[in-house]
Amino acid sequence: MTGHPVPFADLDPGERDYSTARSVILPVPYERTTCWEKGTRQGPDAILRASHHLELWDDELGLEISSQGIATLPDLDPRHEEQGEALDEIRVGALAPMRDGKFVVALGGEHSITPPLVAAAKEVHGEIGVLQFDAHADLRDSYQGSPYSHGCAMRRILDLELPTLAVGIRSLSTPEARLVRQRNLPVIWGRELPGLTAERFEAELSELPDRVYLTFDVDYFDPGFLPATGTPVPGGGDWYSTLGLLRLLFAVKEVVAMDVVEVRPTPGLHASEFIAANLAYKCLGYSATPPAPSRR
Ligand SMILES: [Mn+2]
Repeated sequence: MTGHPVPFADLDPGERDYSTARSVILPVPYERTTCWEKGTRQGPDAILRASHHLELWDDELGLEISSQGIATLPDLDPRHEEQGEALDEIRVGALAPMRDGKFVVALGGEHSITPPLVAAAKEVHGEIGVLQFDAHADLRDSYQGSPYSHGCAMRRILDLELPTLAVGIRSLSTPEARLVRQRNLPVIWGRELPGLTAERFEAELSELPDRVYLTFDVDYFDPGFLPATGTPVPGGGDWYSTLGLLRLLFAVKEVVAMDVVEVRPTPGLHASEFIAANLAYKCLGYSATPPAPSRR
């Protein structure tokens, strides 16, 4: 299989071989509905280029995460004009590596790519939960005339009748807030992040099925830390607190696939795409070597 012209990280060719790789990077340069600053289409390419500056040794895990093998697939760039059909191309494209048993890390692109990726994961893995890191609830039924908007991603996932947990939310409309209350949707609000304990997070996670899809919208982070995103919101997570949550997640759940979305490369702010690359690499490490849970 011929992969992306800029494969993830500076690996030996053998470590990039699809047949032996434990994990695959799936670039999805999809952008049709972003509403403020555009540019997430360039996200995957920028993250892949930045990934070449990653040190392969991970000091926390004490290993070379890349030794598990990380293949990079070609861009999954839908051809259909109609958005519903385009998103279905993403679902179909993600099915093959998931069926091959690979841990799939999709790189967006806007958040609209998540519902078809989750649909593919549900087809392959059955009952799954969806864990969302995000500043925005993304629960609109339709936004700017489209049910496929990036502002509707989690609503479309509710349509799939999967349990969810949202973390870091600090921007939502009145109807979205009403929906959260009506359906009793689990949310850890952005304002709760500074005092969030491992116990609380683990208790919320325990309500999800054992298998989880992780969607990570980078605007979850404080924009002072990661500014290159289309719809920044103040507040949000920092690096080490976020890694602590992710480490706990991978310790107590089987994360079956994940995405990192909404990176909007901006000249002079290249730390943002490097942070996204580093986040993906960290998750590959946590996934391959689930650490012992902190408490049992
Ligand atoms: Mn989002």
